[in-house]
Amino acid sequence: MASVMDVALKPIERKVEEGIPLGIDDGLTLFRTPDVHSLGRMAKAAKIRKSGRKVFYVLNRYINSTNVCYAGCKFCSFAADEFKEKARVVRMTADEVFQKTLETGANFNQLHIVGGHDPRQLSLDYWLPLMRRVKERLPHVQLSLFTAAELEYMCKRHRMSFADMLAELKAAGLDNINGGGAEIFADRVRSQICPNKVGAENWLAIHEEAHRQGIASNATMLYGTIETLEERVDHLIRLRESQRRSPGYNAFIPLAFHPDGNELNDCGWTSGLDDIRMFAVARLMLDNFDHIKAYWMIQGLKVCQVALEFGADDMDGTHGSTDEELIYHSAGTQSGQYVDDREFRRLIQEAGFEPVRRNSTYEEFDWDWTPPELVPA
Ligand code: V47
Repeated sequence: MASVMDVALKPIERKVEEGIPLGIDDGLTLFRTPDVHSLGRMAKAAKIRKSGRKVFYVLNRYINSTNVCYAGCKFCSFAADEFKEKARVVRMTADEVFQKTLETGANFNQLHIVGGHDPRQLSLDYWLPLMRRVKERLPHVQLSLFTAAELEYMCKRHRMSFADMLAELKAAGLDNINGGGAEIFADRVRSQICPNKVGAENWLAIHEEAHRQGIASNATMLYGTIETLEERVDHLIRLRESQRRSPGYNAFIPLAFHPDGNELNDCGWTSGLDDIRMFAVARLMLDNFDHIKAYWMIQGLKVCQVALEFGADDMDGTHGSTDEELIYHSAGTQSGQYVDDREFRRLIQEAGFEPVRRNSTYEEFDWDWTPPELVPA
């Protein structure tokens, strides 16, 4: 039987096949089509053209080094007020972060750290020596640190330009900037959900400057709060244009809103269908991004496995033997803290794809790769 396709998708499919970037109306049509099967088929075809049957994962360590934060974002359940919520405060010393990194062992390829707008921790005096120490002991471990929101805060505190700050961090070993802080770029949304945090213009400027200096980065979008579909599509187009101006984004990660314990709880949870559509639309709109990440901790492993049929090609990482993830665990995720890399490989293979171990910048490794001889303590 011939497959039936929503006729509104046909011209979009043609554009995608001819390499013509999609516009706002195309994005809206993709979000609204009732024909999710054709949407998935188009997104999967676009993914296969980029990376064949490969699906990526990383052996990594994940740490939220501080939850002290003065930004006051309405969607956040993670932030703690250092004076009013003393019992909830997590604020690791540089030694603690270093020890936690070492306790992961040596066989991992990425250290992923995100924190809050914490005046004691967002300082070059804290980070530069710590980064150098990690690089000295574990030179093969890539440093995926900060979001543009944290970097802007640190620039303000030190009265430094983005370029000077990034040059110091690069010299100390920064490989990649995490994709958070992007939320939704539209001012209407930002002014309501994160009025005290980096604006869209500076978020993009920081990533673009990082790329010029040879630091890679990721990009995210927080969806499922008060944004419209137009604002989601606008966000994706701004990212695509940013990638064109200053290439260096590796992955785009849709962040499904988690409502527990924050001021936007009345927005509720995103649906499975919304999540799946989000991956497919992102894959089709972001024609100049190589990777669309379905992050198991955010979407759950089950949705992530299905997302592979909808254009996703990455599941993120193991997290090490960690209990440090707080952003999503404070906001109601049911995902655990750790996934065995065998489990990634099993789920990826079961879905008909080829599991590939990577680092932050998507260099590929055999699954049983082990680091070269380590620098002695
Ligand atoms: O910017 C906070 C999000 C981000 C909630 O680069 C929430 O691979 C949903 O940087 N519901 C920070 N999202 C995390 C981040 C990140 C996440 C995943 C992958 C990567 C990457 C980076 O977490 C924030 C915000 O958008 N966030 N609270 C919440 N309740």
